[in-house]
Amino acid sequence: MSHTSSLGINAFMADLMAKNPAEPEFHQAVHEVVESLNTFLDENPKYKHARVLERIVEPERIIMFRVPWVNDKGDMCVNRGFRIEMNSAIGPYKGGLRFHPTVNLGILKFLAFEQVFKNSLTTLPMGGGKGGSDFDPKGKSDNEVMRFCQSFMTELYRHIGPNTDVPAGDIGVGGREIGFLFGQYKRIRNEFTGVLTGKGLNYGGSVIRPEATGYGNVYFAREMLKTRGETFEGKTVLVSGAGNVAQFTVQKVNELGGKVVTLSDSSGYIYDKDGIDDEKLKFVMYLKNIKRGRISEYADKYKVKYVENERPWGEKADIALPSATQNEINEVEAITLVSNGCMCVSEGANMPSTPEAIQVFLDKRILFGPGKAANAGGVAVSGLEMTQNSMRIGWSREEVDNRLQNIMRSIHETCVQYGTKDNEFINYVDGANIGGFVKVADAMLSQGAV
Ligand code: NDP
Ligand code: 2IT
Repeated sequence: MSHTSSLGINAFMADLMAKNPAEPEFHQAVHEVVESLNTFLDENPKYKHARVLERIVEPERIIMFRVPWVNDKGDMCVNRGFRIEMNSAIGPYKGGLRFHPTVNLGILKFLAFEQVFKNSLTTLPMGGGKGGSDFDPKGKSDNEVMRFCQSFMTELYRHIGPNTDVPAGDIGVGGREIGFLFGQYKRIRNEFTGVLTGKGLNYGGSVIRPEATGYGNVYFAREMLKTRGETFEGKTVLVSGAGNVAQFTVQKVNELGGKVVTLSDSSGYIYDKDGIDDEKLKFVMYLKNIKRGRISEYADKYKVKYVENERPWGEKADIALPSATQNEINEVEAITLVSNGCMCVSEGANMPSTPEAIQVFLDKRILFGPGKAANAGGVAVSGLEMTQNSMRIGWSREEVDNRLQNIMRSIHETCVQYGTKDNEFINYVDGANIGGFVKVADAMLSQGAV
C-alpha cells in the first residue's frame, strides 16, 4: 500500500466515522472493503472520479419505526424496528431481518453493507438491504412473537414489495416469524406475492432455502480445500452456533465424511469427541427449533463436555465454520486455531472474525473464506425462491441444490479471479470485496447520479 493511498484510506475512514458515530461494526465492515479496493481503485480511476465509494457507503434510505405490542400479561411493550435500504443498483433491496436484543443501527448498517457485495457475488439480480428489531424472542410465547411480527409488518409493509425490497430471515427470524410476517403483509395488501423469502413450502417457499446457508458454506469450503488437494473426508470440524446455519452445516459436513465436534449458543459450547452424527443432530433440531432450549441440554443428554461462557475455538480441529454471530473469533482465538493445525476457516456467520483474527489467517496462509462469499448460499436460494415465485412454479430439490452448488463454485471462481496474488496465494477477502464491488459499481456508473 503506497503512502498516499494509506493517507487516503485514513481520511476516508475519518470522514465516515465522523458522519456515522458510534457504529463500530459498520466502520469495521467498511474499512475491510476499502483496504481491499485500494489498489484496484488506483488502477481503475473511473470509479474514483464518479465517487462510487463515497456513494456505496451511504444507504439509499433508512427506515426506523416504533413497534408497539402487548405481551401475554397484557402489558404494553415497545421495540424499535429498522430497515436499511442500502443499494438497489442491480436489483430490489434484498436481505434478512434480525430480531435480537443487541440490534442497533450500526449493526444493521454493517450487515446491509456486506449484503450489497454478497448479493452481487451470487450472480443474481439482487440489491442489498437488512432490517430487524431489538426485540428478544427468547422466552416469548408463540402468541407474543406473532403479535410482535404483526405490529412490525403493520409499519414495514408500506416500504417493501416483491419488486422493491424483499426481506428474509436472520438471527431470531426463522420459518415461524416469516409465516407471521407474510400473513400480515397479505392481509394488509390483499395480495399474495413473493414479498418475503424463507416462506413455508406450502405457501410459496423454496425447497433447500432452510438448508442453503449451511450447505452453501460447506460447498464453498469444499472448493477452497480442493485448491490444496484436500476434502472434508476424515476431517474434524468446529462449528459455532446451534441455529439455522449451524444445523445444516453439520448435516452437510456429515454427508461429506467430516466429523463435527462442537456447537454453541450464547451460554457456552459443547464438545462431543465422537462427532455430532445425524441422530444427535435431530435432537439439536428438536432442542433449538421446537423446545427452544439451551445447547447445554445436549451435554446432559449425551454425557459430553459443556463449557459455560466460552467459545469452541480452543478445541483442536482441521476446519472451523463459525456460524453464530459477528466478532466471535478474536486474534488470540485465531492464533490458537492455527497453532492447533486448523487449515481452513469458512464463515457461515456474517463477520464472525475480527480484523486482527483475519490478519492471522492471511499471514499464516490458511484457507480463509469471508462471510460475504462463504455464506452467500442463503441469499442465493432466496433469489431462486423469488424466481420461482415470479414464474409461479416450484423446482425440485435436485434442481435447487444443483443451482446452489453452481453458484458457490462461481463465487469461488470470482474470488480466485480477483484475489490471487503474485505468489499464487488466494486472498479470498480481496477477491470477494473486489469481485462483489465491480458489478454494483459498473451498474451505478451506467445509471448516473444514483
Ligand atoms: P439463528 O437465530 O438460527 O441462530 C443463531 C445462533 O447463534 C444461536 O445458536 C445463538 O445462540 C447464537 N448467537 C446469536 N447471537 C449470539 C451472540 N451475541 N453471542 C453468542 N451466540 C450468539 O440464526 P442463524 O443461524 O440464521 O444466523 C447465524 C449467523 O449466520 C448470523 O451471523 C447470520 O447473520 C448469518 N447468516 C444467516 C443466514 C440465514 O440464511 N439465516 C444467511 C447468511 C448469514 P442463542 O440461541 O443463545 O442466542
Ligand atoms: O445474511 C444473509 O445473507 C441472510 N440473512 C439471508 C438474506 C436473504 O435475503 O435470504
